[in-house]
Amino acid sequence: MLESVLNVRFFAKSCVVLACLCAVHFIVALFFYLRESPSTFTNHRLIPSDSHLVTSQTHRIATLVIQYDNGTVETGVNKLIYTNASVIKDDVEKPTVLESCPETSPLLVGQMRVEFSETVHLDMVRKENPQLVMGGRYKPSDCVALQKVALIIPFRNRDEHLKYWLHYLHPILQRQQLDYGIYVIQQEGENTFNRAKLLNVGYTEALKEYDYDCFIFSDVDIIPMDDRNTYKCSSQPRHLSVSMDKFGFRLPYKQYFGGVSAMSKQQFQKINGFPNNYWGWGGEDDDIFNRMTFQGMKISRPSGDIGKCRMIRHSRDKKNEANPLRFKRIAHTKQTMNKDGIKSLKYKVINIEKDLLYTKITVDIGKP
Ligand code: UDH
Ligand code: NGS
Repeated sequence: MLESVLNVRFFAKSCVVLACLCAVHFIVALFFYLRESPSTFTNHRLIPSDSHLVTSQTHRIATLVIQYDNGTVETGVNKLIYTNASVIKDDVEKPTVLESCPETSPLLVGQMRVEFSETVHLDMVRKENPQLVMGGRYKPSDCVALQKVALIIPFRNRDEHLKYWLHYLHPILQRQQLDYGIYVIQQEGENTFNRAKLLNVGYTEALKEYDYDCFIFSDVDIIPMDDRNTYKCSSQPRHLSVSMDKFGFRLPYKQYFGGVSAMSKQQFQKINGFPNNYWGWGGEDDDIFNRMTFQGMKISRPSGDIGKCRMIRHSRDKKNEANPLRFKRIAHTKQTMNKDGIKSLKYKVINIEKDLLYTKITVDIGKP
């Protein structure tokens, strides 16, 4: 009897010890379980197994981007990220804001050889400019360009000249660290050519595409010989083709504003853009000079040394004969400039062609 009572007590004690051991085991197991499953009880982020991890390398800064299937996108920095409880990325750099490009680009080379003896093929130009975006657009990848520049070229039947222009200008503009786009404004039909009206169209059409703050108006046949002649705007309208080979590398006259010029959006608006009623060759650039003078502006220019440029020699174009009305017109700029200009511009876009090297806009601008 006594023996069986002792057995029962021993059995009960064993049960208690066993239960305690089980409890300790359970607590230890729970501790390790919780330590290995941080997603459940901590603030760390769990990525769904079907989400995509993308490392974006824009502007040299690696940023981790999590794109969820439902379309939401999160960017992460210095986050511990787990998938199936294993760490996959912990070393992402902080994104930093890109700095402005310097006032003077360190990429400039100075004087360049410019010549027109070898034929240029556009396929070659496309290959030589791999950073271009459709429409002849570019911006530096390592700094924020100081100006957003639209280059406007009045155009008709000058394909050979355009090839040289694109061949020389794209690398120069990239070395100048500009955020730029090329707009070739092609006059449709056989009516008398109107350079200034085409430039007005280019200004209007470029602004429909991007918030440009500077406009370079360039003849298709003029190439700068020094990349320090920056295709940018200044506090005053700027004349860039100041030292052309055809004029013996100097200005033909002090008020000359033809060839290549630069104007900010504000400057262009202040003079009501360019005249629309100069049909044929000559005088429209003198009218623009008059407009600037009447608005109290002064022309800024690079030095004759830096402003050297070459013009591609050619014969007179058909349907661009000297305009017999030009002298009468430039004598009345003061009276006409507020009525005739960007505010009264009328035209019809016929076609927009996007090439890697340029945007070509064909327009019907009417006739005299
Ligand atoms: N342009 C064309 N097609 C034309 C006419 C002009 O594309 O049929 C454009 C082109 O961008 C050109 C600019 O308009 O560079 C200015 O043309 P312009 O005729 O006023 O000036 P350019 O200096 O010729 O090209 C002047 C007459 C040259 C006569 C030379 C005689 N040896
Ligand atoms: C002037 C013209 C300008 C022209 C400049 C240079 O005489 O339009 O010659 O011409 N002004 C008038 O005719 C009133 S160029 O030698 O480049 O053809 O830009």
